[in-house]
Amino acid sequence: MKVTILALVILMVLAAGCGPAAQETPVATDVQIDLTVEPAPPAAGDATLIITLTESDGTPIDGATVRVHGDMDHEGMTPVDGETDASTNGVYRVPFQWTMGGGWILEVTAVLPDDRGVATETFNLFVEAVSHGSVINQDDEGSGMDMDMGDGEEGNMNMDDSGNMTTDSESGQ
Ligand SMILES: [Cu+2]
Repeated sequence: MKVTILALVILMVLAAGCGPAAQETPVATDVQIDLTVEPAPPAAGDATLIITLTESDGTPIDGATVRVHGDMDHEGMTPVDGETDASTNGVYRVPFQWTMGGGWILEVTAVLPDDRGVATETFNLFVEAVSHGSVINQDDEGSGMDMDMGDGEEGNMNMDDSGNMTTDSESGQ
């Protein structure tokens, strides 16, 4: 009886060891992934990630599913995900939201057609705390105050606002 149980345990360990290898997805290294963002330069708020997939010879790749996982470079933020399978000439537009200004890390995963596996790329971006078109900057122009668009103190104020959002998301988890 003990021998039977031991044999079962060994079988289970072997089976577990084989599992991940069998499910491994092939990674295509000959696919180029390019990223541009709208609006540019990126600023906190709604955005569109424009991802272009091309073969090494420049041929655009349609028919893929493109997923984006966005994380900030500090603790306590809720990641932002986006996905699309619609494209034109290899260009995929993924609706996205920069939930805070600062450093972002975007992991782009393209599930390629014809069972070619996936292609991945990581992008690091800096997102402005507030866009030049925001209400605050418009107020500055209207009031005639001596603050230009690149004013550091205005930027810090807005980063503090976003910091409060961070605290909210932490307590919500
Ligand atoms: Cu953040």
